[in-house]
Amino acid sequence: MSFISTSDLVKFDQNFATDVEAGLSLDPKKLSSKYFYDKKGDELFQAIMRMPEYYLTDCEYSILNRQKADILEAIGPSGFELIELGAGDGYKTKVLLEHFLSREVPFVYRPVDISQNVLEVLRNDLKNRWPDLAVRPLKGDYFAMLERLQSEQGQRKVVLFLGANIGNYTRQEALRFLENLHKQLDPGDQLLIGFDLKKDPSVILNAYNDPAGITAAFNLNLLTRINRELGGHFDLEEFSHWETYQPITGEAKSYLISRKEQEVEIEAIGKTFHFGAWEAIDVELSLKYSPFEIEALARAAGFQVVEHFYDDRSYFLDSLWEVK
Ligand code: AVJ
Repeated sequence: MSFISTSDLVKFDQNFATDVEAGLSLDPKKLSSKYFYDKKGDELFQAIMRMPEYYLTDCEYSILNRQKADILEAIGPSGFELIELGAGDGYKTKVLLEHFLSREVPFVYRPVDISQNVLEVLRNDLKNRWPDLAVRPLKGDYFAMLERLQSEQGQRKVVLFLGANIGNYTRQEALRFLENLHKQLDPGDQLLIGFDLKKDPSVILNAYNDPAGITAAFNLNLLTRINRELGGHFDLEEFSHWETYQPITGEAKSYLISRKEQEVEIEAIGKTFHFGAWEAIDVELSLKYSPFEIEALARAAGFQVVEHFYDDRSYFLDSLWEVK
């Protein structure tokens, strides 16, 4: 008998390889932030959410915690399926779950995530905490989930899309995503969606440019992941994190900058990529909105705004929309 440890099994994820090859062949070069979240990336993102500079998580937590009764009132007392896109560890959602349970609202919680592991941990945690809560996880990406939703004609749906995850989309992508979501929903269904708002540019910049370098490590981890999973040869010392915020468009953007002219081989792709001195790779967009832009987006996607829920400083907005 022979034993092969999993670390000996070289398994290249073909989608990842294809996306990296396409992105590094563009001018300017671009890599998708959706690949930030491997095990190390999840840990670094948890650390980001605990940083004082990263106000987003605290703001949204306080919105849900302080206004949970008003949110439930706006959702209404009749039963619903609570579908959460990108559930993660459910840290913020638990505030709502606890409140809905205490008010004896009939609902089923349906967390959607691409990670089976995340869903299992969450389901066990919820089982221990609230044995009576009905949890029916959905594993898959948002689009696969949207299709599955349409084929299941159940009760009224309330969709949660929290955490300003919409900010990773361009305006055009966000509109397409919301139009697509709207198509899968029926009149009376609702969406509670979190947006990070335009604010003092220095506050935004600091959230993505922390002095401890946690955000830099989070972004550079993408190159580590390419090295490990695709046989890349990136020297992390030769790339730096750079952040910009553009107050008119609301774009916070992260780049990885090549500190010198260099060639980087990626074995799974069978190619070497050239980087000029100080050439930038576009790695993340975190788009900030004004309330006016959010209302226009809701209408353009076919939704009606029911109510806005702000934190004390108006840094963040959880907006409740309904399908007409
Ligand atoms: C999880 C997409 C909302 O863009 O603010 C945090 C990810 N990137 N710091 C964001 C992130 C750098 C985050 N989202």
